[in-house]
Amino acid sequence: MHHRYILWLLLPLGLTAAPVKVAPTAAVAAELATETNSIGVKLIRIEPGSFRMGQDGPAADYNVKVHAAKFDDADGDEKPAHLVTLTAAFQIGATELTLSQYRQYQPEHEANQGADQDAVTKVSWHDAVNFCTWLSKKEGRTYRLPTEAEWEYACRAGTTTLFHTGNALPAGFHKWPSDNGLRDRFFPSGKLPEEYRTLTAQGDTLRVGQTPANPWGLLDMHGNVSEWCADWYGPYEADAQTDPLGRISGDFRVIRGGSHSMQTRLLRSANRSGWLPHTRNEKTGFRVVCGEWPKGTLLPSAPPALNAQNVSQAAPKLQMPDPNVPFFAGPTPFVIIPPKSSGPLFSGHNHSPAITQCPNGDLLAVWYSCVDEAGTELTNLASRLRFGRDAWEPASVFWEGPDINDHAPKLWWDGDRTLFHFARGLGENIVRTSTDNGATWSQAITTQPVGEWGNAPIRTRDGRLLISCDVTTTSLNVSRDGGRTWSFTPIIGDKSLRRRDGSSARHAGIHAPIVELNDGRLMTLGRLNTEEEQAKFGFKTPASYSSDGGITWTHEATPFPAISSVQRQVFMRLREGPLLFCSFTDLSANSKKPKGMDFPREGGTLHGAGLFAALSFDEGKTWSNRRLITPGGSPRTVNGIDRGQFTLSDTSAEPQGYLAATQTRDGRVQLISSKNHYVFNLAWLKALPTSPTGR
Ligand SMILES: [Ca+2]
Ligand SMILES: [Ca+2]
Repeated sequence: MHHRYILWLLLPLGLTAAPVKVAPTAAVAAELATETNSIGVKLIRIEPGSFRMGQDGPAADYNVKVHAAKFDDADGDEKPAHLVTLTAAFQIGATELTLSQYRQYQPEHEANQGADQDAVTKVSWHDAVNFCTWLSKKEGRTYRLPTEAEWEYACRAGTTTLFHTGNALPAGFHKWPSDNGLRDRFFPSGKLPEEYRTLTAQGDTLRVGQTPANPWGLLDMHGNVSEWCADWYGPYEADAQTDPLGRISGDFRVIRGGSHSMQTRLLRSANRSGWLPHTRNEKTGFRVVCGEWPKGTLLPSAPPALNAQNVSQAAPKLQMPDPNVPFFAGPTPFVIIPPKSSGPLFSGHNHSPAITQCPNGDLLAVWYSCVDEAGTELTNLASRLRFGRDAWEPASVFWEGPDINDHAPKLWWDGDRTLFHFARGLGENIVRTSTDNGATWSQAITTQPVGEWGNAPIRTRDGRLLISCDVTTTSLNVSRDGGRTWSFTPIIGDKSLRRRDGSSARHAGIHAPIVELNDGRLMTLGRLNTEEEQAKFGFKTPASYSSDGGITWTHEATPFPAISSVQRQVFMRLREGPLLFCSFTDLSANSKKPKGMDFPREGGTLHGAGLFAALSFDEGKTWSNRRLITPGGSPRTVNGIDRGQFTLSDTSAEPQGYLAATQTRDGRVQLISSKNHYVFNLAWLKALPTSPTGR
């Protein structure tokens, strides 16, 4: 007997008004219950029933290069699997909505692109909902998006395996025509597993119905394009659910089924994804449901993570320590994650942090956590050092677009009430704000172009917010309305590092922090990745200057060594006036045998290596007061990024990491690497270290 039918018979009486009847076989049922509507959508009737929603089992290891073993890995958000009962029949599109069907509503959509039978894409969740409203009016009955539960029930079609085809996708079920850089990263041999098919003709990419139907007659439930569902995305509850509708609120609307150009494990029946409802992209479309809304109730909002719990809204009673007394503390780890964590906290790789003070005096740090930097598991985590406490709290989730690589988060406080969070999104960057010290955050707005932003935003004297950008189509992202909207400086013509006249359309290097100089020019210090680029500056860190708000730049070499991957600088203006630069004496690859630099000490010179600071009192022309960022002392081993360790001593400091810093109202600089927190003041930077211990 059909599994679905057994569960249906086991339903308690009264849950469904439908009379118990003999179920036809699936194939016959599909044929009997098929209708083609007024715009050519083939609708399949789905009977009420129960199923297990979600997927239990071991945590994924997210080792993207071990493909065959990936399928039984569940993301944490698919757990716990739980019993779901749908009490009403509904009709659902046999395929994703096609371009020709969507164009009966919006004739101009993707004009001159795609074939009639291609799945519609580049539609937002709101577009899909509006389409359903239009179709409902046209036909005088309710069309809507499927709930997430309806979607998984219809996809599984009575199966309990990873895919409705079994525990693997058959050959030819999947395709990878775009995002080829990512494909090459996951399959470096160039040999795709057998479920991926070679596309035979142009236009084949998004065509619906090219693979066999599931037992209930539905096509493209795995892959082709992913599909908006009605629900807000949020965590599952363990209890049995009847006619569930998801959470009452959230950041993302659910997306299901996976699409072309992504790993096969993301196409599983239980896999959950989601993204901002106003966004449009080439991978996401939808299929319609015809039928009344399920009668369930919305689950409450998900509980806040630790970093957003019990956040003080009181003004801090700031202590103002004597600025003339040197102060130094650290290193103290701020990335605190239980060992062997595999989602949503990952012990694997924690990197690219940002730090801000909050109006209430707390320090808030955010960074990304993952196994693979390019992986869909990548999450933004945060920890809080509450005002008056001396220890960072354990890490907790700060922002997690499900299956989205939310890269390179940034934090910034505008000095008044508003905190900003920036990160990369799916096909755009996101910006969120908080006016309650990070207890709650606004819905994200999106900006273009997508790409990693520089180390920290600044506010210029005329009120612009500026943040540099690593993509080659711009140099700066600019907001003239306090962060509500963002534009970018366009790059016209030659993108090369140096034009014939010595100028360039971009600042040199990536991740570049910016300072506004007293004469109004912008100055950045960047990181050049290739030896060829580094050679142009004599293997020194490049400085760039712009007098026209980021349209034209000139470059010159600084006295400081070039840095490399796993390293990022801090460059900022201190409240007291001087410019602060923090960087590393050697490339990451040379950290075991560093060349180091000479630093002044009382009565002489100290040769040391690793993380250092330098001050400029003449707007970046010269740099004085160079100092290794270390408490000094005899050599001991300290944890660095991920599982790395380094020697800390008078002459050895942390050798690598992405740096971020903010200066708090007590005058102290709060500097973080990818692992550790250091605190110091200007007096400490200006003081000379004493003679190295024991020498
Ligand atoms: Ca699909
Ligand atoms: Ca997922």
